[in-house]
Amino acid sequence: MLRREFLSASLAALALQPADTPAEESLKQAAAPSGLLVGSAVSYREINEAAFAQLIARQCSIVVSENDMKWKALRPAPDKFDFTRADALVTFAEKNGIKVRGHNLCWHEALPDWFSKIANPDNARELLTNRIDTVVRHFKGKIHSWDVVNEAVDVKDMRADGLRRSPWLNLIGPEYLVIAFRAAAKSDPDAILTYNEYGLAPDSSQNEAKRRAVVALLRWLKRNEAPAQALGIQSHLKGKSPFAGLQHFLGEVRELGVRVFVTELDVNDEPFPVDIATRDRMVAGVYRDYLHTMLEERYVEAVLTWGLSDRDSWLRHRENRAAGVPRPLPFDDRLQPKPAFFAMREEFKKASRRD
Ligand code: 9MR
Repeated sequence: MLRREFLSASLAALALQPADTPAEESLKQAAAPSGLLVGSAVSYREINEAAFAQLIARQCSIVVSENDMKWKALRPAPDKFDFTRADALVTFAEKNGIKVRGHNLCWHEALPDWFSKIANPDNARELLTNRIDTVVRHFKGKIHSWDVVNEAVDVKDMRADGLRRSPWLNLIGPEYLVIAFRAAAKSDPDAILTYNEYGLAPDSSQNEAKRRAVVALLRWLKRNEAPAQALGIQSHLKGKSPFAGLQHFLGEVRELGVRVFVTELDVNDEPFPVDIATRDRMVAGVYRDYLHTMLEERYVEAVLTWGLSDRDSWLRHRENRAAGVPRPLPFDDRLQPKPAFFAMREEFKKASRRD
């Protein structure tokens, strides 16, 4: 590396030092007395960046790999698995006493390019169970919970059972869900097996239809002896939203004996004014309202945001806005805590003070 490049890299690293001093209470410290696990999705690049790694270790009691355990990442070719990046994350977490969620085993997205050329109704079951057996066994004993099936419901697909017309449904039929949960249970009986879904919060008629379909799916899985033990509520929120209906939904899930994790929380600030201070305050308000509702009954066991810093949010790479860049997460581009951080921490402290 040239000296000039070295200097600018060092300066960039300096600029990224998180400002919160060890004396300042972290998210995981605030949540610890309540038993609630808190954390974030993280990437391979983030765990290899000293300042970011330090931030993760300070704030998180649980992490999830944003992309490195998906089909595409772990299965570069039909005859090859590559665990390099996912192993690095698990090692980092182990060293820092952080739990790990596995994301995900079966999804209609992030499939490798070879998949559509090779998969057919005759080999699809074998492809699915082989992946699940290999991956779950590889990480056996190291995973707190697996997102076994991700986003299997889409009411817009107009099926009576609410299932999404995904490659897995087309190749195997609804039974693919049962196959996936049973295979995961066989390979790691200790991981909490989760069904992970978006579009369940906030309240809206569309989300209410999805809640109905998800409750029906959880019931159907139970009837078919598929060990779905937890529901992951993704929580990609947008703007100011009503959440009152969530209490009833959580009650129904609880009645089924299904545990609940908030798995992918962030707040898209697109509807808010461009002024940064105003936007950050409004985003914090949504975090506060949402966590207040979700944590009130002490039923939710974990809260993970979909990233820690605005700098790396998936919304940065996706949204095409007329004005302003997304600021959906608790830390800003320089890894400084934002109003959302303080709102989250306050809600975690409240949860810790509840009987
Ligand atoms: O944030 C993830 C992005 O970097 C990936 O390109 C994308 C496709 O693999 O997945 C994003 O994460 C998604 C998650 O895996 C499932 N729920 C929705 C998330 C945001 O799209």
